[in-house]
Amino acid sequence: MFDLGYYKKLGLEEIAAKVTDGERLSIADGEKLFACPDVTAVGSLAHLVRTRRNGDKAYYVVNRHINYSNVCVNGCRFCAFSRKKGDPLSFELSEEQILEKVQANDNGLTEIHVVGGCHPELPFSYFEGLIGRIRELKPDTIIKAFTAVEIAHFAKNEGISVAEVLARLKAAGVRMLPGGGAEVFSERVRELLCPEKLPAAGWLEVMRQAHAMGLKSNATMLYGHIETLRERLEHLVALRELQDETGGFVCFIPLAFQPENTGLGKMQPTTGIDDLKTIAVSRLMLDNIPHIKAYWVMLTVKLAQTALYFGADDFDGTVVEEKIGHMAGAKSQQGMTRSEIEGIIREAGFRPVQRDSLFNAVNGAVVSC
Ligand code: V47
Ligand code: SF4
Repeated sequence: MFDLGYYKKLGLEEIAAKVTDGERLSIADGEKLFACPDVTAVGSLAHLVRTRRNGDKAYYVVNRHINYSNVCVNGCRFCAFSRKKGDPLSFELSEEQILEKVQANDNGLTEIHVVGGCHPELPFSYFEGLIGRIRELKPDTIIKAFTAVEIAHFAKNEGISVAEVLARLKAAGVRMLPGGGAEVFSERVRELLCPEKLPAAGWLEVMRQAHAMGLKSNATMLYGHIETLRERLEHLVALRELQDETGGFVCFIPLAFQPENTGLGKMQPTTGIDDLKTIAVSRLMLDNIPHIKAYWVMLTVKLAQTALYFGADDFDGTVVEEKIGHMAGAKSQQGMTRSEIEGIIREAGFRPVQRDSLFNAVNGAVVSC
């Protein structure tokens, strides 16, 4: 299938052979892929893996994001979303406001994605009650709520274990955890950018416990700031190792860093080549995670469309309202309609498949937004 002579010229013949034989890649292999000057050569290998796993399908979800508050005790330097309590730009949505959003323009919503800052005062019972109320209103919609960082924060604030937080949220109606808050696992980077945040081992442990309880999750990596390529690869390998143990990750989401209004505001945004290579290398390294998301909010719709040829098989969703990327200067639109997403996927030559949060196909959808 490949012109092996060309891969030989690039010094990638062994990696190409491993990929075609389905063998696991090492960190050194990942470094070679990042160093390769021909992004299409790396992309073709990732496309082979993507096609082997998902054929010509490109998934999307009809979802809505809700950020309950931007008040956060952590103050990560890469974050433009969070504010300290009392800041004029801080917000806390009331339960009524959140429930209004849940019910507004339900165009066949199958997922509600609820995340926020680590609020110093809101009691855990508030979140339990909120999830219960959402479930009452939308019993058939999957509630994907609270990053591992928020889960650990609830446990610490309430003086209870992570296991208890997870069990009570599951009982209230949380069906899955989003993948945020992982950033990059490197201690060096975290010390410089987010020293107050749950450490890498804590993030992985929350996910381990969630998966053991039958809660699936996604995983992310925030790239394009001060991390090295090796640190990106170490992050991917840590996720791969946990996935070997639990099998609980459904989808991996590389998040392109948006620098505006952050403590790293002088940095340049990621380039298209870096975005495509990172998606392709992620697809190749994460041989045990079924799906890779091209998150159009951070990538732009045009690059997310292109990424479908570089290892990505998921386009995320309708989203409706997005704050974390847009407050940091993301240039994408706020939300997309189902027909816009389907058109973008079809034009790229793939078959759009509406999915739920767990990647089950949603059949007979009668909606049009
Ligand atoms: O946790 C913060 C990151 C995450 C910036 O699981 C930034 O399905 C870019 O996790 N530039 C939130 N990223 C987004 C997220 C997510 C999105 C879509 C789907 C899913 C899923 C998860 O964004 C945060 C943080 O890691 N982030 N600041 C920034 N300036
Ligand atoms: Fe808080 Fe999350 Fe922003 Fe960090 S990235 S400051 S934890 S909201």
